[in-house]
Amino acid sequence: MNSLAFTRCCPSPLTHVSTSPAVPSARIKIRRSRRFRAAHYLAAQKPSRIVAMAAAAPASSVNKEVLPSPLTSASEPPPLFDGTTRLYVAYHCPYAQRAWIARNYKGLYDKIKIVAIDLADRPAWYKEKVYPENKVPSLEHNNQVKGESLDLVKYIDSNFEGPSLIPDDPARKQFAEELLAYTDAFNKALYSSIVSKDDVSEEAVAALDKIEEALGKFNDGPFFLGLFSLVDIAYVPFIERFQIFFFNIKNYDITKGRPNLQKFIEEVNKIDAYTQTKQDPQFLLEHTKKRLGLCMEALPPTMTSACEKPPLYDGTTRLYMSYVCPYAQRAWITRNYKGLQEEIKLVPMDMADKPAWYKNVYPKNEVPSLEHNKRIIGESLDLIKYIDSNFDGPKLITDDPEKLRFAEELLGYSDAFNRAMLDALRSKGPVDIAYVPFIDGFQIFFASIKNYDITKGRVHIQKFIEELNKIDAYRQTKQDPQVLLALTKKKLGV
Ligand SMILES: N[C@@H](CCC(=O)N[C@@H](CS)C(=O)NCC(=O)O)C(=O)O
Repeated sequence: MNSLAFTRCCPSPLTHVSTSPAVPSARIKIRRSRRFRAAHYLAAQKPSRIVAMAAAAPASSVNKEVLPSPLTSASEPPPLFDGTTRLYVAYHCPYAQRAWIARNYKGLYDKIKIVAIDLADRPAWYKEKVYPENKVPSLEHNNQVKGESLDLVKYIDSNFEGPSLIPDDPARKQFAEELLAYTDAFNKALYSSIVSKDDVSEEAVAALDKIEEALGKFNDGPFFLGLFSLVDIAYVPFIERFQIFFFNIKNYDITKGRPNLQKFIEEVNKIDAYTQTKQDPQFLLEHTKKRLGLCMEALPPTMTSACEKPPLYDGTTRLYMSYVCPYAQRAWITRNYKGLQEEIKLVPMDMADKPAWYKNVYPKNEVPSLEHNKRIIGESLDLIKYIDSNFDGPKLITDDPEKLRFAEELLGYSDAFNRAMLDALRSKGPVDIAYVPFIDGFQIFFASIKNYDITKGRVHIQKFIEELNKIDAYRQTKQDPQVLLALTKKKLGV
């Protein structure tokens, strides 16, 4: 067995089936049925079954802690700083899951209360009164709020009772730090491969191989440091997701040819502290596909003058837009590209039959506008920058000063470009767009109205359109070209 000298006050996860804490909450039953364990074992073996089984019978229903419903923008805050220790989570968030597993593993069911937040309809008080970063997880303890999942795992480990999550052995301690420092790079390599249209990338394969090798380093247990530790907690929420995503999206079994990883998944699925935090794989898959723009979002219907106004300033972030407006499309692409489909709700409007209340929302009465943090922000180019710097997701603004200067120049030119293109469409004369750059819509209009192919002789523009059309965040915002053409013709009187 394992020689690793962890300070433990409960049995080793490898010797007992249940590894729930020594002093469990009265609300929790420790032992799981044989069927339940078998289901998890199989789930760990075969990714194809993960989705099917979880959908058929939620593994958690019998023995799990009764968890509170997520709080929304309509919910009152809990009595903050009243001495209760609270772990704020979102049930589907892998970062929050790390702190949640640590809390469970140390048997802190009664000491640390779970407070779930609905990230898609976040209560305003969470940012204002609890955690200004407005992310989960965060921990309210001793009149202070702390964040960052890996810091929280360490904090919970050293400030609360229960089995230690950090080994005493210096070599393992050092390896733990190395592996913790690698988690972001691991996640990045795997997520980038999922969103790419290509086969599983070399970087993703190398990252998985690195994990396989790390799991074999001490050769005395199925876990990274032998016994279950904070390193397993750091990786398992992501390994759980990557197994599902790679199998379903890339048809790639991450455990194939990686026996250590296979064993790790099998064994970690015997640990209740972890399995209690698992979510329905089908839900995780759909949620992530939506987030990463890998499937079409169901778009809300267009609002007309007959539609009532949404409950303004209730904490929901709303993008007021029109599906056929290219300015609104800029903000919409930004939202999609950054994976903010859940955080930023679309409010599409019929600009020909605009709801009267919109003028009170945004006195300029134009789209797009963004309702965020009790403010309304307008102007599409400002919105691209605002969304980029105030929300998570891939950065759209470069750090390179030279590129930044060029970006500003191009942004400054965009109005003149649009004017030149529209004037050219309106004019009776031949096309003169000597060096104007390009946006996708103009290709359709010029081809159809002027019988002019704007890509002809312009290889860069041609390539730009080709590549642009491979980006889901953009493709999802495209409208029927015939509808756009008819609208534009009417507008230009041609
Ligand atoms: N580095 C943070 C990341 C936490 C994080 O990004 N959490 C997501 C949910 S999975 C979040 O709260 N996002 C808030 C937002 O998107 O505004 C950690 O490790 O705790």
